[in-house]
Amino acid sequence: MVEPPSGPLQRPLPDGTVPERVVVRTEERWLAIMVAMLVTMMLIMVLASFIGALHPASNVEVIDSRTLHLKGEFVESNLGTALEPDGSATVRLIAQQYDFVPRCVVIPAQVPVRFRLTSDDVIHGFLLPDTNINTMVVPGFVAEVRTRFSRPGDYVMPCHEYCGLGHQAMWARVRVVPWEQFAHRGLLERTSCAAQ
Ligand SMILES: [Cu+2]
Repeated sequence: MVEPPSGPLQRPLPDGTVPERVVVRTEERWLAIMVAMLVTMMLIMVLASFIGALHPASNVEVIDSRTLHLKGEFVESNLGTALEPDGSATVRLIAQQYDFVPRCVVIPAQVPVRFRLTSDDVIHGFLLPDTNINTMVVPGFVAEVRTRFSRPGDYVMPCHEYCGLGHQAMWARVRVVPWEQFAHRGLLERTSCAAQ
């Protein structure tokens, strides 16, 4: 007659318990799959950087951040909201420590709006809650995002990329007004509402 094993490790496993060797084998397989995925993703990133395909996701458009205020699209007189011949609006903003310039922009409702942003110092983030707008603003690049505001109202735009000690105070405003109200504004009142 065979003696039943005395130690707990020698006793047969209860029904339904997966044996240890099966558990170990399964875990090793999943570990190998995970490592293979990581290596593949790393390889893709390295490869992409070598062939120059890594860019900010929003828009691949370069700009010289040292001369923003001196020439080109982002000179001060060209910032804010501008109307295009096709009736759409283009909003140009500079993000800098620790402000958006201009601090407040007026935008007509119900028309296509194109935001073009750039930074003259570090990386900032631009977010309009309750809209599809959410982009990083990287120095040396122009970020472009498009949307349409269906109704008038004030939207706050926080910087959501940590940019330094004053980051938490980096907020600005988008004021969406009915089209007729926008059309009656003077040129300066159209480009910025910071003083109002
Ligand atoms: Cu910030």
